[in-house]
Amino acid sequence: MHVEKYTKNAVGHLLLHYGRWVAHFGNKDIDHLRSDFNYNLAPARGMGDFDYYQKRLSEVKCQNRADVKTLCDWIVTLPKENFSEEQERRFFQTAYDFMAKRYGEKNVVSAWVHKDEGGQPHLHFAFIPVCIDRKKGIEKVSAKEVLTRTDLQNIHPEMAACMERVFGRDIGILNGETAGGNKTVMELKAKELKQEVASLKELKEQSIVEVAQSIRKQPKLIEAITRAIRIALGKEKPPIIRDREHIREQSR
Ligand SMILES: [Mn+2]
Repeated sequence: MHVEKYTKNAVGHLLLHYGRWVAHFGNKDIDHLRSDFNYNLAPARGMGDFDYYQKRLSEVKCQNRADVKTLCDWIVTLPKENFSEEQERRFFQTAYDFMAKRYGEKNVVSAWVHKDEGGQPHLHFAFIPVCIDRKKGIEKVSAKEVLTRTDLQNIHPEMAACMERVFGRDIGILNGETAGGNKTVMELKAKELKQEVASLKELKEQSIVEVAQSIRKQPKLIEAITRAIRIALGKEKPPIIRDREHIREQSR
């Protein structure tokens, strides 16, 4: 199991992805014929996931900054055992109950079990990190104060113990990022962009000669710069999430 944190502008796309409300999210490993086997463990609220996210967010204090993490996603992967359908259900329901109690069911936005991706079935426990502001005594959004180091250290053994109570034995909860990975293309893309920006930042202080040397060392850099200039001039649209899929399809 591992956790990812997202800012407001990523949430819309993510929630569409979790619920498979978009046909072509940029994830190559989705077998859409199996998407009907996915299920959501979060309670039905009579509204869309994004609407509920916005509603709950409006009830709590949240800093109005683009970099505030407003959604967290615990990914819990089914251990590689010969679980029956019923045992699998019990595993994910147990994981859901455990997480809902820990982070508050009101804060759960969705809890989809994905059975249509390569690798093991897994749960996306997506929630708004809400805690009580110690000074003001009101609810506020703070991923830092919810996912503390202590919480991150304790959650794995506590979940394992919880499963042991339910299954009567240690079923081997996987820690960290599981084999095969459940990283979405969006996450990979974000990482790539971060690296490109870092490369550009390095150039800032350099003379033309030094820039030329940097480019020679990193031929890919010139592509990034050219593209950044085109985007800055409005000649090219900023990258969208599906970019990678298009590139992949073209190269086939
Ligand atoms: Mn998934």
